[in-house]
Amino acid sequence: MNDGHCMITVHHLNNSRSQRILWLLEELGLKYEIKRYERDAKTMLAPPSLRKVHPLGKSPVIEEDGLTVIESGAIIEHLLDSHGNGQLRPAAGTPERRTSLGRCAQAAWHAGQGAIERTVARVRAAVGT
Ligand SMILES: N[C@@H](CCC(=O)N[C@@H](CS)C(=O)NCC(=O)O)C(=O)O
Repeated sequence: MNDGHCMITVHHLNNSRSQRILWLLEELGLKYEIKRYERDAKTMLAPPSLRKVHPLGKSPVIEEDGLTVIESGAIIEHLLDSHGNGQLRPAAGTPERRTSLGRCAQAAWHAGQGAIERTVARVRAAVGT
């Protein structure tokens, strides 16, 4: 249910994967509220207040009807399962879903590669190699 009584709260950190959750919520036309957190300008870490939402202190986190969900992939699964009404991905158990999972795995691999490369580049720049 997302009829205004069951509100989704997104704990959103600036410049983070939380943005993909906001995109999905918009795509699904769901009601939600955003609690904003700002990265430390020097360390780029999330503020300690995010740890009060979940001990890992990472974003995104969503809360809905007493349920706290972390990890952007798990949040996307949860939102599509609970509110997708068949939108944005093929139904479970169909050959189309199987193909799309294959594509997702491939895309995730490439995304992971990109993230690792950026991190390595930042570390190299920091240590001057
Ligand atoms: N695998 C997690 C990654 C969570 C994560 O590392 N979030 C980053 C932003 S993209 C964060 O909160 N960084 C701040 C910090 O580590 O203090 C996901 O996909 O949600």
